[in-house]
Amino acid sequence: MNIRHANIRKIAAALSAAALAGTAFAVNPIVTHKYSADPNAFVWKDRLYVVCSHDLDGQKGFEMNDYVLMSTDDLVNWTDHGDVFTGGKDVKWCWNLYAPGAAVKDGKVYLYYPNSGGPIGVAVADRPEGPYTDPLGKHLIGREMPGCDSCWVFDPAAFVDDDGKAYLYFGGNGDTMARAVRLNDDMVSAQFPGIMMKASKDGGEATVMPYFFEASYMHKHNGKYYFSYSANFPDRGASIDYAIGDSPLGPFVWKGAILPNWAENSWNNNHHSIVDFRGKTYIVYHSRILSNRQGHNNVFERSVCIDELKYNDDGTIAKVVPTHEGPRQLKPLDPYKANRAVTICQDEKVKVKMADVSKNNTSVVVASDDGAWVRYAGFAFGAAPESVSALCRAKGPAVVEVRKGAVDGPLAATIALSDTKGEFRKFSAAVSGIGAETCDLYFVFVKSAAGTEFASYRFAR
Ligand code: FUB
Repeated sequence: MNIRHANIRKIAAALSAAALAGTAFAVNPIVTHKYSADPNAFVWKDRLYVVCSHDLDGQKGFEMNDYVLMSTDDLVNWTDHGDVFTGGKDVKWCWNLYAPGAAVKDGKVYLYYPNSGGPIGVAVADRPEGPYTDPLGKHLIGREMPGCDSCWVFDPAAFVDDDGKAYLYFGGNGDTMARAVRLNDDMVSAQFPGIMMKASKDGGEATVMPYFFEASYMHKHNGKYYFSYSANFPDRGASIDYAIGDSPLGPFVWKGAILPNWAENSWNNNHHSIVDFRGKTYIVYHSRILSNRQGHNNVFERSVCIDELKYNDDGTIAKVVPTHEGPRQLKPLDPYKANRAVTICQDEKVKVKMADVSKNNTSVVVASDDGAWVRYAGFAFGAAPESVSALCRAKGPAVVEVRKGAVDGPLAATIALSDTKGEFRKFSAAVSGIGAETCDLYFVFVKSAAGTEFASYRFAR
């Protein structure tokens, strides 16, 4: 890069950072081409990952049998890595996958999964995308194990403390039903008996976890331990409540709600996780926002959302107001590097599937019909781009338009695709009307779009 370009890039970066600082995107839910629920967030190599239950389109109950994985480094554009763990395939004894729990330890990812209301198993992988193996071939925690007699042995949440000691929290259906076990160093065996999680309330004795219903979670902040969970419906309307303690197993003091339930969640079940990422804390949770927006109003079609979480000076948590906007974008997209098509802010009429792209099995966008579009938010162009290229697999002549700012915004490029005979091929087009600015772009599949696959794109100047 020459000095002139370096200076232009510095100015552009400053301008785009300023532009982004004032920009609020409608980020929630974080994925709009599928339903997702029970998010468990973790950081891997400076990227935020969320592994989620995968609610099926139109499901009439909790029929899920795989987990979906999303990741981001800017909190606005999320990469859909596809289904990473499937019941009956990656694990033989478990088919109905309810809320997952994930932990990172010694360079491995551990995934804890319940078969519906129990029992709980564990899978291991070398990276978040998997492949995951089931080292035990059977469950890790079951109701028959000492101290694990919760009504529902499900909703596992793993927590690794700063001293390397790990814990698994789980349980459901009553204030005496929250449980925890110490995990051994191998993360795939546990120490028994499990213990009952309890918190005192209003200065009283700790005999139960007040209002506990499901969705256990543990995180640490400034040396204190925060046990959070979905509270019951009759007393608390399934708000996410929490208790603070001095050790991972208590004693705890109940503090009330972090995340009240809300209309966009149809006042239905609530599930969350809390994660630190690049200097701030976020709560990731599900709602019915997408199903409601689509007019389905199906409480079994949930969608994952994210908002910032802040602490009060005394260490208590300021109540989170769930938003449609979500957090601000942390950094702009670089249009001049190869960007994956599945790193998306919003979309319509598209799906994501796994495909063999240059001998790598990876997730790609698939247009379902004409009018399908994908929005990528917050590119910092720095200088006017001259061309754009897209790596696509097409079944015949098709057209992808690149539009600025809106799905019907100014046309910046028209990419003509032809039959790629089953392979992925690069197609290029000239770009006009984009200057040294920060803007969103929409890739719109306008003609003969059904089945067109889109792997990646990059701009050139
Ligand atoms: O997704 C199925 C169940 O719904 C979860 O296990 C609960 O936490 C609730 O979110």
